[in-house]
Amino acid sequence: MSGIPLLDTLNGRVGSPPPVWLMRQAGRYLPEYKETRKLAGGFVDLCLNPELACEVTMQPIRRFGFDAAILFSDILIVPYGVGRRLEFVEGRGPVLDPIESEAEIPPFDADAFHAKVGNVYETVARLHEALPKEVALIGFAGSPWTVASYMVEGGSSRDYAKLKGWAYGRPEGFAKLMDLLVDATVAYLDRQVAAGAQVVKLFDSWAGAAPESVFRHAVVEPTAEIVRRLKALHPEVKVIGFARGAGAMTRDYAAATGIDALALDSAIPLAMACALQAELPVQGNLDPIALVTGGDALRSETDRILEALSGGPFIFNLGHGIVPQTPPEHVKALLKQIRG
Ligand code: 1CP
Repeated sequence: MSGIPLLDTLNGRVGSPPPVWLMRQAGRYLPEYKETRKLAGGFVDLCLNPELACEVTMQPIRRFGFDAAILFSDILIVPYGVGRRLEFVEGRGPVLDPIESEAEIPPFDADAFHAKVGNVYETVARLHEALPKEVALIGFAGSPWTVASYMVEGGSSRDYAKLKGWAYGRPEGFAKLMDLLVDATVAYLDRQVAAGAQVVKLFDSWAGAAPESVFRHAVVEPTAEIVRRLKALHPEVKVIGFARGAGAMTRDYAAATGIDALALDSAIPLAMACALQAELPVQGNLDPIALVTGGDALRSETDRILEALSGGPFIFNLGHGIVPQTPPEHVKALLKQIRG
């Protein structure tokens, strides 16, 4: 036992109560986040300010005592690091200059990348110093498919038509973009782990947009390559994979990528979650809207999950990120229920 409950679970231990943290546990539902955000300028400035990014990472740890802290940054810092323009527009979300042609995809330049995003590693180093030793530190990156969606669509998308158009119709350009993102992600996570992250999470939030044939080469294979290369550099690092919306293809993702634990979205039935838990530790999967609703609904949804998954290695979490309208006192009630 390491004295760090989340790491013990990732090593296969069955703990009671299970360790708990919440996706997007820092952010706009917390008044103290909104105050710090005002000091930063834009959202990208906040992600690249080690003092303020460390502060907002620590806020939910101080308020709630979660078992893990997740680095405050964003998956779109990787496109920014490879030279794409990135802006977060209030009420609209991320805006990037969409990649229109293969000629716009450069080979990976590690020095230029680290020069642009190096402050993130400084944030990780500060967190490593600041966190209580029993709290695990999670670094992260978006997975290539999900990050590519923002790079070719120019922001969030409803139908991923451009992304899929590349995957089906421009295989060489698509492969070049995936290769760039695999290289950048390995370099980025390597430095996060070197700075003190014990666990990394790969967010493939739009994995569910990939049909079966695309899923193999755009979700499973790039993820497997990242895990293989990262573990060659850092054999001790633990990787949590999240292929949101992958449904029945989640099994292939869990079995073929080399991840250490599987984060589940709220649409995965608990019977399937249990079956997957026989293969590897699982994390999830409370509906973020149950946390907004609170009361009896939150209690019964939480009980269902605890009953189904507490018999194996399990990390309690949401099935997707906390939404801004979540009352912080519902988070407190959830922790009380889990920890007794
Ligand atoms: O104004 C604000 O404060 C911006 C809101 C916000 C925050 C708090 C964004 C914009 N990003 C973040 C932080 C963030 N993003 C974290 C660290 C916070 C924590 O977990 O405590 C993490 C891990 C992310 C990861 C992220 N960003 C994902 C993957 C996880 C998921 O929720 O699916 C994705 C898809 C993004 C893109 C993104 N960032 C922000 C927006 C508005 C979006 C677009 C989402 C969309 O396309 O629907």
